[in-house]
Amino acid sequence: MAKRDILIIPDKRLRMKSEPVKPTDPAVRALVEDMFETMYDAPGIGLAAIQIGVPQRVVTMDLAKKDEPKEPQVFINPEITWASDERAIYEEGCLSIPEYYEEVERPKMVKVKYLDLEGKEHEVEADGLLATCLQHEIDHINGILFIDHISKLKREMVMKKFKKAAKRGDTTRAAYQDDTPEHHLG
Ligand code: K1U
Ligand code: ZN
Repeated sequence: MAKRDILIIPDKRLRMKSEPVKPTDPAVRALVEDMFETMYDAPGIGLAAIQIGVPQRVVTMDLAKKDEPKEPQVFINPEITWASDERAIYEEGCLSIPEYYEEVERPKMVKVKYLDLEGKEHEVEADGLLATCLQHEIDHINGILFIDHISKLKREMVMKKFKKAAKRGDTTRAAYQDDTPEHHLG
């Protein structure tokens, strides 16, 4: 197992469309282990493989609350098969856009078809945080970021700040977690 670096915008790899994988491939199992280590360390509640630079349709998630036992979930080649007309607003964050949170409107409920690591097919009907997180992660494997769902003005503001930070060399999440004033966006 190894913790991997999480890509930060404006890294172009975050705009790649990821490819389906064979779930029983041992390399996929190793990738999933690295993804959990990276996600728990961040910490985050979800991670798509492309966020660590691997353009494969693999998602990890754990929505357990802080004091609850871990509930690791793996979604291989996930696909939205149905989305409700009813919509819901949630405040979202993204490990590839550190320290930025914004309200996003999406379908309130979705059905998602996916494979587990044994290659068995499942379909889940999701609502609440699971629905939001699944849509956020499936967006990632299609090269879409949550800032694509907010206003153009806000998106351009965020992109401008992160492009400026990248020019300074702040291309890792650590740069944004550092409390020194020179590392603050602005
Ligand atoms: O895909 C990602 O970038 C991970 C992202 C998932 C997500 C969060 C909120 C709404 C939709 C999708 C995160 O995990 S951001 C960090 C976060 O939300 C969190 C971190 C620690 C504790 C609780 C939440
Ligand atoms: Zn994200």
